Amino acid sequence: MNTGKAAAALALAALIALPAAHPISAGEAQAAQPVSEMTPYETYVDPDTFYNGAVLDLKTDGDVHSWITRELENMRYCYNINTINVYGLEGFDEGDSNENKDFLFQELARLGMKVVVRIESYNSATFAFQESDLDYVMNTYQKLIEYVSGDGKRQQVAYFALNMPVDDGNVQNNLGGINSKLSKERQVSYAASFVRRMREATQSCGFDDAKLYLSIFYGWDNSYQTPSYAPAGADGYFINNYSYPVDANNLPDASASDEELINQNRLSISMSTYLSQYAGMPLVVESGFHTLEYNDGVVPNQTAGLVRDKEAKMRAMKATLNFYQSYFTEVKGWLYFGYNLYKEEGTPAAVMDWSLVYPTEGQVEAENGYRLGGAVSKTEETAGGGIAISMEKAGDGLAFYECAAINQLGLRYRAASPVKLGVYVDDELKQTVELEPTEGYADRFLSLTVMKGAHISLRLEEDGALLLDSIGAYAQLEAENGELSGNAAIAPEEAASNGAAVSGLASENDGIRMTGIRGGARVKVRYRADEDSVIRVSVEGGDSAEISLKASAEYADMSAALNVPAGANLQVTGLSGSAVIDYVSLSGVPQAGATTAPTTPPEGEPPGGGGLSPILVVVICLVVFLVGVVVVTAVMLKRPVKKP
Ligand SMILES: [Ca+2]
Ligand SMILES: [Ca+2]
Repeated sequence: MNTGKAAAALALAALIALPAAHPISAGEAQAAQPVSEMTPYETYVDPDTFYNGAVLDLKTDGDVHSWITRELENMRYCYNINTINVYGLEGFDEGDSNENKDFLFQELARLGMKVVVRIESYNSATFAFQESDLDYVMNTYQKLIEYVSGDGKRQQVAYFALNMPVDDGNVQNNLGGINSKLSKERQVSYAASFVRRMREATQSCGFDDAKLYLSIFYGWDNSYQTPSYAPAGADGYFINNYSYPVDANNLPDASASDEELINQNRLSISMSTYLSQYAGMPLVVESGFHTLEYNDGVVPNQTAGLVRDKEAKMRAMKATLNFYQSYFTEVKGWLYFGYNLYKEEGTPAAVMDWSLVYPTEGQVEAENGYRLGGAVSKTEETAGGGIAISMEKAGDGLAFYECAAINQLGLRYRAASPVKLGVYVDDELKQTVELEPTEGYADRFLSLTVMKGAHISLRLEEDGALLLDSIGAYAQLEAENGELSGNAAIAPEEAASNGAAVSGLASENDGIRMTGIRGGARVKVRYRADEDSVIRVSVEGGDSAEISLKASAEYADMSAALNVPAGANLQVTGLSGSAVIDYVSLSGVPQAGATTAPTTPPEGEPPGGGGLSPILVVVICLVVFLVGVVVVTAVMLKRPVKKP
């Protein structure tokens, strides 16, 4: 399976919706950022002692410099990553430009981080581990080798990763099978030539002590009789060694032992073979984890690195690092796959969450955000997680990356006097919110439309005193976030969105009020009801719609046409029955000044009815575009990489 081309394509997939980012100064990113739980690396170490590595999927659209600064600082300070592994560095700039690379190396140097330079591509159709195959490889990378070997650049190079493409079916065919006598002989002689020519190329550029690491691969089932490349005199090696679950249909949960979580026995097989060939030689491991949870419990046919859920993933990452560091002094680093990578793989295709960075979705503690300016964490007994973020000066704030598509933002905060908070999406000010003084922590909900993948930042617009406990990123207008009246009450419900719904809507006195919401031409209500019920949804000072809700034990959807101007207040009241309302969502574009006659849709409208919202249309277009990008990239790039 080819990850190299995917890396290039996915840089777009993951990040295309992330244009301009505000440059964060070194001072802003300084100390005391909390380390994410979703990292293998609990402590930061100097890259010369151990490569705390991860794949950074390069992004080439939008403000690349700001993106570089933001991601490297996030990797360095929130994930303890000291080394980045990048695919396609040779294509990071267009033509002869070095602008992006220059800035990348400048930032790596500023942060004391290193980069692995991959010598990866080869001509798959004809490649047969012959000396002549190296002409293509060396020609392809000559410019990059010259660039990274230059003074001021080579200081940030961890090592050159030299690809031995033994897992490529074409290559195997060209040699009469992977375990053929010819294959074994050629691998050894090619490795020697590869190392020799790379030494010549780097030394001629003044990089006298470049480290050259050869890839080692013993097959996904350890069935390859890969010969020792020791005669080539490489400085070290790197190996793909993924954890495969013992039973993909019965994955252990986070409480399982380390050994079971990472299928340690299996990892040990490759390691034993390595030690039999290269005892004492430096080794870097490449592997990653993705979750069944992310694919809603559907087992993908790509099971390398598959674990049950995020909890299990957090534990598996730490267990993996511990395994290698405890038992193998040879292991000098781990390149986790990958820091920001969501990758489509397998048949049928499923997107896999290799990433360490998860979307901002649902309730997120403020202390997990990225602090801006002089924002600091503060111990607060009454705050969620016992911590809130304190902001006092204009510009102090928090940023949340990789946002899910949302329509509502919640803020749980405390303030002694009014505070002006700017709400930014991709660094564009969307609204300035006046937060009222509160007694203790209070919730405020804003209508805010955010595209998937964008980043939100919240900053004080003026000096003040704000304690932010958590934010909520909601795809819908959750009923339980509204102002409740009469007998309306929040009911915790596992099956409901955001884990709660509102019950008690039996009469006109019982209501849910949602303020300042996004506009639309159609409302959809998600509900359940023990009996046939009727509710009214009305726009304050505008139209209203009576909606009949058929009895349904499961949560179901019902929608109705209703013109809702942007920023309107919406009131949901009971008329009869006993509906439990989970959330309301809006779609379509409101008509200025138009009047909508109250309507009720035909009975039996299927759940999820209501047509495509503009956001959904945009998302679909984006997906279609990205599929195109992936296909085009796959055709254009022939950069196979070992990966499951
Ligand atoms: Ca908190
Ligand atoms: Ca809800």
